[in-house]
Amino acid sequence: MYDESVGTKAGFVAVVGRPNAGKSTLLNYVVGEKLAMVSKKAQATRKRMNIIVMHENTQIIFVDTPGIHQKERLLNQFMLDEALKAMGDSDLIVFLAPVTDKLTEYEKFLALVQAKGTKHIVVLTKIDHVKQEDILKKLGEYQKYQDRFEAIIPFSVNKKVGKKQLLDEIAKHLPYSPFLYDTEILTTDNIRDIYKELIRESIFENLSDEIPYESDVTIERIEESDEMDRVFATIIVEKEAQKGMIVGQKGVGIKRVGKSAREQMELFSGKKIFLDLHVAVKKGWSKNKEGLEEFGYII
Ligand SMILES: Nc1nc2c(ncn2[C@@H]2O[C@H](COP(=O)(O)OP(=O)(O)OP(=O)(O)O)[C@@H](O)[C@H]2O)c(=O)[nH]1
Ligand SMILES: [Mg+2]
Repeated sequence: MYDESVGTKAGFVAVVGRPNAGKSTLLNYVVGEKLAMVSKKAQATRKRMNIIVMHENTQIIFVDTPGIHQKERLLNQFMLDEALKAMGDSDLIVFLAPVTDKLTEYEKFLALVQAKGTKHIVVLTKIDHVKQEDILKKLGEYQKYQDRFEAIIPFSVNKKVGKKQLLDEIAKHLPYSPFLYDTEILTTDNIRDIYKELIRESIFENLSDEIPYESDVTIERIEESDEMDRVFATIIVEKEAQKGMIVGQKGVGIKRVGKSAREQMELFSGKKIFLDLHVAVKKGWSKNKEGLEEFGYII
């Protein structure tokens, strides 16, 4: 048995909410590093990612998840499953909703957590978008469910509001435990996963229409040295026409994607990056089980 008098706590905290609620942005801000990909476009995050924050004597292992939404496509079913698994495996859940959202998403979430009964905290995100009186009004609306949540916390990454309150509140609800990971590490993802996500982020940022949703990235290999990482990666698309759209006239499209990905990768690693980026077509990869499994989305 763990001796509680040691006083350390640790636990898993699933961060959930609809696509674009601000989950990945909040976690990058809380950990103080750009680890998770973020986009103006919804459905950016596809897989769970652990982000580890030390807060006083507590080790909080946050699990970033894909936004909860339902769609026919197999990839979206995988994404929903990722969120559900993270909730099922957690000691505590943090539910995020933009302050401007109606309570319907929250009510759907309540129905989901009902069975398991895991405790949760509500975080109202993006409060910099509205006036103080609108925040108070929304807090009032949530009071209807005050016996369901442990706390409700207004949050803004842009205005740096809510971080300490959130971490303090989470620590209250986690169990006494030895630390579960080395206190120095910030994520259990490896450099390969992070580079992959940074390239995906660049695709979300630089390309429009269906391309962000029908593409993925594989890192073929990385040659690491002290000053420079050489990264060989392929963007996979569903259709031949999409390949042309990414490459663009005289290759300007893929150059743009590569440049902003490379800049982010350099920021992350603190090294020079040489990025060798190609595009390949894999017909319908996101629509069948085998195609998804090849990219690590195992259903
Ligand atoms: N103004 C403002 N914008 C924010 C804030 N937090 C997040 N955003 C923006 O909201 C958008 C979505 O953020 P993400 O962190 O990618 O959202 P997510 O919940 O992880 O989305 P999925 O991965 O698609 O489920 C981005 O454009 C962010 O810059 C905030 O506190 N204030
Ligand atoms: Mg995300």
